[in-house]
Amino acid sequence: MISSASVPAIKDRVVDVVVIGAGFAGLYMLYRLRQLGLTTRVCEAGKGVGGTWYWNRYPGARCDVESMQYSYSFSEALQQEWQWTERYPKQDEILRYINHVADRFALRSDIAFDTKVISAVYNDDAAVAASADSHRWTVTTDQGETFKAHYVISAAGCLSAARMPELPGLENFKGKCYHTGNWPHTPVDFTGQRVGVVGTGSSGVQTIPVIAEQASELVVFQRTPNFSIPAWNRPLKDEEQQLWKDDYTAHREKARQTRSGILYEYSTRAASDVPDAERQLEYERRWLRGGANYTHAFNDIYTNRDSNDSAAQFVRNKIHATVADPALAALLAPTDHAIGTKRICVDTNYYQTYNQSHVSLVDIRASPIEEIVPEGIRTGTATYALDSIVFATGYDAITGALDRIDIRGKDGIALKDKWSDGPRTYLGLMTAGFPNLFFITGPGSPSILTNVIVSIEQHVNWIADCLASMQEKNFSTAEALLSAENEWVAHVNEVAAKTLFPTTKSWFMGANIPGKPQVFLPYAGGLGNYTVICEEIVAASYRGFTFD
Ligand code: N01
Repeated sequence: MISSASVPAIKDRVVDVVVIGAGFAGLYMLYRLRQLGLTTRVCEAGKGVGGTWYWNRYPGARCDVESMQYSYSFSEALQQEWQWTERYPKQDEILRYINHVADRFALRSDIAFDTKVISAVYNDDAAVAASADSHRWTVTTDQGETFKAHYVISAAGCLSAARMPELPGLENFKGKCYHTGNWPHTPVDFTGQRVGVVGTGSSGVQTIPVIAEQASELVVFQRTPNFSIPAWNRPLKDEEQQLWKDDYTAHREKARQTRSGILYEYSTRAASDVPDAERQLEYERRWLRGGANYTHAFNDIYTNRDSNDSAAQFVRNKIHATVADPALAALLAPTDHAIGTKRICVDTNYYQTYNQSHVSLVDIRASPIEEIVPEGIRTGTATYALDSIVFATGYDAITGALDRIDIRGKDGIALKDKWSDGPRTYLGLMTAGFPNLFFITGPGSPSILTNVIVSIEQHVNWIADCLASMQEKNFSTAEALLSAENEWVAHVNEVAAKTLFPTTKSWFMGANIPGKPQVFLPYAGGLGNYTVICEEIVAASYRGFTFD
């Protein structure tokens, strides 16, 4: 049952933990905290659970990790009982799943819905040193509630701060505007409308073919073309599902050891060692299999420019073979970045959509949008009359949700100020000067380069084990050491520099947000390696952390 009922707000409540967000991360964190006997309040901005999958209801929204892998592994009963229907899960199916989890484990009673955390302040000044508030966080919500918490755990998500571009005249548009990341809860019917879609990342690539089915005219405003691989989505057969379930534990364990937390076919061969004819066969085989598995065709695609270009050229050839108009195909074929260095898209009929006579593409790199006018969008060369505009313009990724909260650590230092030249963390889990503040899939962790649910489970388990160890040893504060943080940040940068990622202006680099420092935000060393590092640090008595 999908329910949005929230518990009554209680003022000035003392709790052990405040968790920010009730998506996949927040729910599993709550589950683990209850096992530790810690009182917890989860604050969730939405009216229901689900995070990304609660907000992203745009037509065509679907996960590009396969259903059998995009789910929790922590409960054998849960993973056995849930039945997926398609190879890639649709947004509403994932939302049903996460609601099922919330009900099955009776999680809702500790969640305050419709509640945004607006500030979290660590109390360490002399005035409160002797009081019960000492070394506690004061967390304030937009409902006027205040919590006194020992720990604050951010489960606020990497792609939750939706971003509208700053375009003059937006407020004057006479039609309707939508952002894919903040979609209305009642279905939008574009039948017979002239619709403009701005943005051709994963969200745009998914929604464009579906909106094209309804709209009388669809105009896509493209700044940068993206590489997209067909999903070949299909119904999931019961036998196929049962095969996974028969061996679920082993599959999950194997996935955790991979670089992306997904059971792709990771090649051990370098494209640079393989004759071109053989490479083409391998690319074709993977193209026909579908999905992001494509970029693992050879093990040097993310590190060797020539190898990358051979994989990219194969996709460009496919685009030219699919799109009838050669000039349009050329516009859709990316040439400005290495394949995979912007998050690869996975689509259903994306390139084919441009063969329809009512669909057109506007190259806003050549002729940028100058303003939104009451009747539509005006570029440097033309005005496009529209009834609706869909902004598929992405997110202030990884740090955006945290930036929107006033977080202050020791000596009143604001997290925003500490991170003004880019986020600095130890393992993506903590940042020095902010005791007892943990991040799930924080900057400097593998997070969005992986199957994020696998990364979430790894982080949540690490944090819960750390809190359990603190309980056992009677410690009340945990903090990352600045020296450990500096070493980790250097390591994150060093690993990224060995890849092609920093060669591209992407949201991985913070490049989509004007003024945002450009640093590689996630950890590119792979989830398997990262997990080993985290475990070694625990085995070495939490090297790089200090406890009190
Ligand atoms: O956002 P994006 P997204 N004027 O930032 C363009 C995950 N996800 O929501 O590249 C004009 O990728 C921008 O152009 P450019 C996934 O991790 C997963 O699509 O900056 N255009 C770009 O084309 C994904 O990577 C799934 O030049 C502007 C687009 O808008 C991440 O979310 C589905 C502009 C933004 O693309 C984000 O994807 C959906 C402006 N002012 C999302 N500003 C699945 O699992 C931006 N753009 C399948």
